[in-house]
Amino acid sequence: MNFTSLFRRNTWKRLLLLPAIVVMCSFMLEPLTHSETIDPFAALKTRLIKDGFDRLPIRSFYSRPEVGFDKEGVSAYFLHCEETLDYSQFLTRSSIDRAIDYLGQHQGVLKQARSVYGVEEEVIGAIILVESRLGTSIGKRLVLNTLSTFAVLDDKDSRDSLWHSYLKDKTDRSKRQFDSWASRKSTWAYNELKAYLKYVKAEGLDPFSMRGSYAGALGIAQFMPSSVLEFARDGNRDGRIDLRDHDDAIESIANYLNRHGWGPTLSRDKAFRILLRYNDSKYYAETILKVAERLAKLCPR
Ligand SMILES: [Ca+2]
Repeated sequence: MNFTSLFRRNTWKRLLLLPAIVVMCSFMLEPLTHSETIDPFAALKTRLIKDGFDRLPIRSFYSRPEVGFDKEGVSAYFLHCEETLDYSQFLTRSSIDRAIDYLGQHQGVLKQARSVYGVEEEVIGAIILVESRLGTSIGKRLVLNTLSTFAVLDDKDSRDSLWHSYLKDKTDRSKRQFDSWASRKSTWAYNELKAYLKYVKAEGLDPFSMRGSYAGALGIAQFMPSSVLEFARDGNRDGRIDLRDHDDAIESIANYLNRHGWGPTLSRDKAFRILLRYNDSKYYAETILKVAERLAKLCPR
């Protein structure tokens, strides 16, 4: 029996079937809904699919209720001035004491990291203290939203909206400077977004399970996703790289520094330059070295 004959014989059934047919057709044709026409990530989804990511997961991720254009996060990054961060907070006696406790709690994996990678315990401890306050502050923003928002800042309308609604009254910098910054960040963020999607797929993680900094840095070690793919290690040998785990973070930091040239007989100047690769701030690198030196003095091996 075909639909035509069915309709002729059963008017009441036709009324019941029509909505079902409309729904079936809507799934087959996948028309754009109103929300999709104003979706800030519509072009981004198309780009990711074009670049080889599977269509269904991408569409599924970006239809989740957690998805959003993170204006506050991007604004915080633009307005953030590294020089104004109070690095002296990490050199207080209470911070150093907490770092000493941390070295004691994780001495096994830290010793192993020094043995394998040639990176001293106190250097790793100093980095974890500064990056995430010993793992207690790893960021609150959804990494997928952060990187997706930055990635679409190549779009003039997105930049203009952000500038006029959040930034122009809070900065001395010009719109031209913001456009230049946003354009660079867009290219950077798209590559980091691709790395992030590869990472969560490889590790079987929900892409919305990971929160990070307003720059999209992940976990206790605050690695960007591209660094996770290249340098992160499974320190606790549970078969999964997860930088929210201390053992994984410790071995990953050791591997990162080792791969950038860290070794047992390193000069202070060379150490400083390697730390700039981890975080491109001279204040940061100097603080790491000072904390590590203080830890080494107070907590000799
Ligand atoms: Ca692990």
